[in-house]
Amino acid sequence: MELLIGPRTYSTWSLRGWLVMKATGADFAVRDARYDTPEAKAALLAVSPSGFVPALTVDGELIWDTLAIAEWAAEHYPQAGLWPADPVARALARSVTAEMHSGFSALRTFCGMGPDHPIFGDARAETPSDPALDRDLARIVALLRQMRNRFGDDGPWLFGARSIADIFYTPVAARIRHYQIDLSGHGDDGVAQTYVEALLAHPDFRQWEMEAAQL
Ligand SMILES: N[C@@H](CCC(=O)N[C@@H](CS)C(=O)NCC(=O)O)C(=O)O
Repeated sequence: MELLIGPRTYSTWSLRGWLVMKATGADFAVRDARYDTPEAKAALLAVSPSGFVPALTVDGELIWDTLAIAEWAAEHYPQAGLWPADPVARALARSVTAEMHSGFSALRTFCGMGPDHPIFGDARAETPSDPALDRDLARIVALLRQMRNRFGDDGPWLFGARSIADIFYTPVAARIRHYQIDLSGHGDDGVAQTYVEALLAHPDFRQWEMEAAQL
């Protein structure tokens, strides 16, 4: 198995794919790709026709898009418990994951990432301000608080054991840290901030950041 990923300092979807694969406990190889020049993008397109990372190759088949990789991993490594066992918790975990996968466009726009905004690592940026960003942040705080308060008794994660939902929100936590966003200004009573810190302290995320720092 080989996971194609983008630059570790800023490729948020690559981090999600990599964290999912790490959570399976399976052995997998990593292949680095870039897309910051026309030449690099052309080379990426030659191996990942969507033009995006991450992409996972398994037995000669390419699985592209992070959510497809996550679902494939959950199916093939059931012992890893990548989705909650309880059907209600699982449906809600899929909902918060899908909301991240297809939404929060203001967060992506105003808290961007790229070669000039390496959101993984020690760099910090000025806090942006925009009504649309405020709406995204209020929604993120509300959903994190809702799930933590309902399912979070057994540990620091959203649904008990760490799941794909937690993995999908890890780059969100990194954007919040990089852009020095004070969640208390967006409806947080400390629950969401504590959760953000738990995501950033996870050993797999720390490993990703250490590898990013060595590049
Ligand atoms: N929906 C895709 C989005 C993947 C995505 O946007 N990946 C970015 C890196 S974080 C990328 O490949 N960008 C290539 C480019 O901008 O040319 C997924 O979930 O995997």
